[in-house]
Amino acid sequence: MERTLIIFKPDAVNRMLVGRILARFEDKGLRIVAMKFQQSPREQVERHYAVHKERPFYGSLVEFMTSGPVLLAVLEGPGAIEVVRNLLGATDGREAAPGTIRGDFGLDKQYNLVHASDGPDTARNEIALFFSPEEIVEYTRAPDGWIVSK
Ligand code: FUP
Repeated sequence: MERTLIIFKPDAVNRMLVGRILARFEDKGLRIVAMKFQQSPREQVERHYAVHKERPFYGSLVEFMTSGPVLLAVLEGPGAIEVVRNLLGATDGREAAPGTIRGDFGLDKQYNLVHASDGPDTARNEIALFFSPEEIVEYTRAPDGWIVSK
């Protein structure tokens, strides 16, 4: 089982797409193990996007990510990191394949609706940045045995 951090960005919240996008993750069989709705503090967003600090879009990205509330979630499932990246599609909605979340709902590179961790180390660090260990809930669901075979 793998875990990945998801952020429903301010554009997803303001466009009232959170429920529809979350449904795609649930439809896939991924398990929600943590969730939090918040107005992110600037310092937390700056740490989250620290790898992009020198990029020209960094300032604008931090502004956008603090411009309104976000929904944070941790999703769990086999290969969850890559599975979620594939569900999202390419970074720029104009290039994202139809059928993907960004391909179906977006037309922009910055306003691209959802963030998802891009690898196991990033996922671990990002989950720790936004959630304390006590906020992660371990449980099983009745249909789990019909989603992943033994
Ligand atoms: P992704 O992993 O698909 O979220 O995309 P990146 O890690 O490449 O970029 C992180 C965020 O920076 C993206 F979600 C959107 C933003 N970005 C821009 O605003 N402009 C760019 O030219 C590239 C990325």
